[in-house]
Amino acid sequence: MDIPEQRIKIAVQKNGRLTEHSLDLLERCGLRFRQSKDQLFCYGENMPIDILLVRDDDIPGLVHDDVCDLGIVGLNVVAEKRLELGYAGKEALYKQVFEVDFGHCRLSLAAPEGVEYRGAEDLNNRRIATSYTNLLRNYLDTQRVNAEIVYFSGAVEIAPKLGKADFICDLVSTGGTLTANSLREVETLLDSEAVIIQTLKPLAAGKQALVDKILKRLDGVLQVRESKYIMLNAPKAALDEISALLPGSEAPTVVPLDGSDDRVAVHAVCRENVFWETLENLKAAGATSLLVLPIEKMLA
Ligand code: PRT
Ligand code: ZN
Repeated sequence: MDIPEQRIKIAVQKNGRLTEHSLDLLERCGLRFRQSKDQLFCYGENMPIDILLVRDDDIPGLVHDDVCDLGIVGLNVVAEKRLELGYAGKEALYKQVFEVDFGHCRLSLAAPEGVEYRGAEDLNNRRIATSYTNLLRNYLDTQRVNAEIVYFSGAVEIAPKLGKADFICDLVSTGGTLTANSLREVETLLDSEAVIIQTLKPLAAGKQALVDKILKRLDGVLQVRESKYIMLNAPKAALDEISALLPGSEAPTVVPLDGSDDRVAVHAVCRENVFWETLENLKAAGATSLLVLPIEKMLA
């Protein structure tokens, strides 16, 4: 049986935009888990890896404090916490290891319709409502702007209507919330998506090996999302041109074709999506019998 300390803990958002994607990602790494009755914990059944289900804002802190070894959380939250620690004279004890390609959004400044905005200097001596006080403070400092930051824990978009702020700084994804509140986006402070963070604390050898293993699997899962396996037949003479057309592929495998001296079979892993245009260009370069297949698993 595992000693509890030898188990890895991964912090995941309990209930929100990142929850389903995060659990799905871990499942695709082969982790099977059982949720506790209080729904705060998932026990890893086939690996010594457990999942702590928490508020997203707590995730960087849990990894920083070494309660969890890994966390999946928005870059916006990670960057905000890093700055909060920095302003308190502390260093964040976690590092960002991967972007995981979900939870895309941006932290933007928005102005009410009819309020003029020509550049950051128009923020001088104005009030800006936000939940991201540290990211905003950092932005204002780099722009050498002196504005008042008004903290809102939620519903930031209503601050101008309430007369509490002149501008807002909040996450935007489709822009629908801004439009519904007669606000327009004027500046992007940060482009964000969910990321995996890892503790900087040295781990016991067994635990480190397990963290490395799960990170390798995560990397594999993330790579196969976009990757495709492409097979085609090509004239030997056009091999260089055809190789150059294969999107994001390393050196392709070239296999002789039975009964043909001038044609070969080409197999390649393309780490980007393969579009119809690419296939048409490959065909124009002399490729025939083109096949594009999805990849189930990949381990570098
Ligand atoms: O309870 P807990 O604290 O865990 O959840 P939460 O309410 O703080 O977070 P949640 O689930 O709303 O968001 C989790 C993470 O998802 C965020 O930290 C971002 O990294 C990411 N994300 C991606 C978003 C959005 N898109 C998003 N659109 N987070 C919030 N929004 C909100 C935004 O604040 C605004 O109110 O959606 C509204 C704008 O959306 P659009 O589509 O109208 O522009
Ligand atoms: Zn939150």
